[in-house]
Amino acid sequence: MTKGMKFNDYLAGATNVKLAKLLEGMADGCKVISHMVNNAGLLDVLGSHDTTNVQGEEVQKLDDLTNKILMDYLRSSETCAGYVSEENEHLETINVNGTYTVAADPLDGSSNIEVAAPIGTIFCINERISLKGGDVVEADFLQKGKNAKAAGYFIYGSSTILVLTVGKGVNAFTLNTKDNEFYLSHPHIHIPAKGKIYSINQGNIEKFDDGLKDFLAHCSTVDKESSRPYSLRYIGSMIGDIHRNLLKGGIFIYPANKGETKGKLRLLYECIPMSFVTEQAGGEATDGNERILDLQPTGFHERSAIYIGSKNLVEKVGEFMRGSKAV
Ligand code: P6P
Repeated sequence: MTKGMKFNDYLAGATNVKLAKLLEGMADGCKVISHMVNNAGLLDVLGSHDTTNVQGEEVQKLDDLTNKILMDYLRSSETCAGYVSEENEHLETINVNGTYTVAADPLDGSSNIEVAAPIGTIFCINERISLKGGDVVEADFLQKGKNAKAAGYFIYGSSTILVLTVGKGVNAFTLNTKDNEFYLSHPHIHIPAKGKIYSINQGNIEKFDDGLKDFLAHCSTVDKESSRPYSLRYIGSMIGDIHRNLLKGGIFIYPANKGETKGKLRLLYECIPMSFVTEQAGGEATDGNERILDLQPTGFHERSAIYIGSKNLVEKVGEFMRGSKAV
């Protein structure tokens, strides 16, 4: 694999033709989404529908549009059996003869659309358990992350980048706006083992466990030998915060807290795919106690706490959290 390689040539070399076809469909759909996001202010797609999704969150016009686009392109790939998304309360059968299921957040961070902050499409691909020829069932989606076949995200930022793992490391492909094709720009991504950036909504600190408060104090303590204080960076868009940390090192934390007892982010189509990518890049991801990829999902929209990023920081926050439990 050489830098500059076309994504379609990367797919052409894949041994799993059906998975390659699915990924091609996703990439084609996200090219359309990228164009829409980059021109949002001119296309009358900003703002909300005055409706709320299953999460009780206001549905942005673009949330709805991107969800529909993704489903259309997955349908045309003919290899997608079913689809679960943040925007759909229930599962959708896409093609009864399909092999794979897709769990997606069609547009993560959508509240940032108005301010042109990085947003993105997150996806996790599993092989269906139910028999081909029939509708998909819950069990086709409620699988542990360690069994996923592929995962990744499309980040719509200063450039549009597909970050992908099929379980053999992480590669990233940047969209060339001239020919509207993805090209390999970041082969074999490895997250720096020692991060110096922490990413959390510090405004909620009074709702956090004491151990987490102690970790945050540790991050902001002056100690030249260990390169502290670390830098606090928080975009308010998970995909933007995690992507930065993947390349530069760091930890992103959305904890369970007094106001959100299971955290805020969804296990199936946010935490698991981002954890699969991060682990494949040499990082770690837990819910504060367990490895995210070992968790058994019990519902499409269940939430989970997440501590994800460079090994040194995920392990350090775990020490502080266990320490507080020991008290
Ligand atoms: P808070 C965006 O709405 C999102 O789902 C994630 O992308 C982001 O990390 C998080 O919520 C931000 O939540 O509570 O800090 O505004």
